[in-house]
Amino acid sequence: MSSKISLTRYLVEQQRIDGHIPSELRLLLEVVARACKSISQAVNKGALGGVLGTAGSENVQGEVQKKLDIIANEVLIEANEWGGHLAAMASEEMDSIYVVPNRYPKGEYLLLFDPLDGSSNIDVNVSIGTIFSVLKKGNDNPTMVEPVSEKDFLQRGSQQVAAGYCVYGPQTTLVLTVGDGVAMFTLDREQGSFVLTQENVQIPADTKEFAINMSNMRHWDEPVKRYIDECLQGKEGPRAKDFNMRWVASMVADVHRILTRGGVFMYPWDKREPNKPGKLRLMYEANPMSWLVEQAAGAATNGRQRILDIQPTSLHERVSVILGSKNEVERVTAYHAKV
Ligand code: P6P
Repeated sequence: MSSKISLTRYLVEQQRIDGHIPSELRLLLEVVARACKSISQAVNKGALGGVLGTAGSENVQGEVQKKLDIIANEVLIEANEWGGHLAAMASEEMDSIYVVPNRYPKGEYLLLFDPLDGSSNIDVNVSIGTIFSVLKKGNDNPTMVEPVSEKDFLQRGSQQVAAGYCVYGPQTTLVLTVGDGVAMFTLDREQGSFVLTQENVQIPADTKEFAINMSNMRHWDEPVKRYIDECLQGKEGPRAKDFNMRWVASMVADVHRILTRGGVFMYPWDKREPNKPGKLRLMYEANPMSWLVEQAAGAATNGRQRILDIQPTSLHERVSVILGSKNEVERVTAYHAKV
């Protein structure tokens, strides 16, 4: 029987053999994975755990928080604050950053997360997930021990040292990159450990499947309308092939499908809130997903530039997202360049 490679062994080998990651980062990722296991348990209980429904509060985005949003956020904070790997954390569910309390040792990493993405799907038993991103606390003057602040988080996505998500679906699967390709680990509930089930994930450069919320069509910009219209024309149109559509309304589920079989995911700017660049958040949704997609030979832009090159100006800023099969993303981006 082929020996199962656990997440622990994969990370030790990334540290020892490939020298890709220091032990501090390896240990941090192990803690995040354990937190995802706990979240998976809470999600799987559903109504039996009294965790469905709303919490009666709103997050910084003005969105109604689900009970599980808050539970997942608390699990990640409590799991990560004492380990000594982090200086601070940032979450979709918290207005400002969470500085590691002085009673614990502080480390050199910053952890950002959307604790439970796709919350609108929780109560209807559709896949949801946790998205996370790891940055290093830049310290251009090591002798100066400055207190960590929001500005330490405002780094381009290209500065990430680790990124991933855990999808809570028919399987609980952790998907991770530390800059050496993308690996997928499925939770073996009998052993209680994540087991390597796919390595060196590759997104096909071409696809016949797009993911977008079609109900927003009348609000889209012309380049997006043109791209989707051409897909809908199928074999008779300029693309000379028929397309299929998927929209789970859970970014983690849609991106997991694209990493698994290709496709293009789009949440573009639209006229409903013209002053916002998009719906999805740059720091803890678009950046981690874009790095994963690029590490799997895909592409990710905001229609005009590579998402990982965007210089953030605020922690919760939003961005237009077009990511997935490289040739499709390049086509949509080229259509934007023509206007
Ligand atoms: P809509 C979930 O709330 C989320 O942030 C993403 O996971 C998902 O892709 C998107 O919003 C769905 O948005 O407008 O289709 O409900």
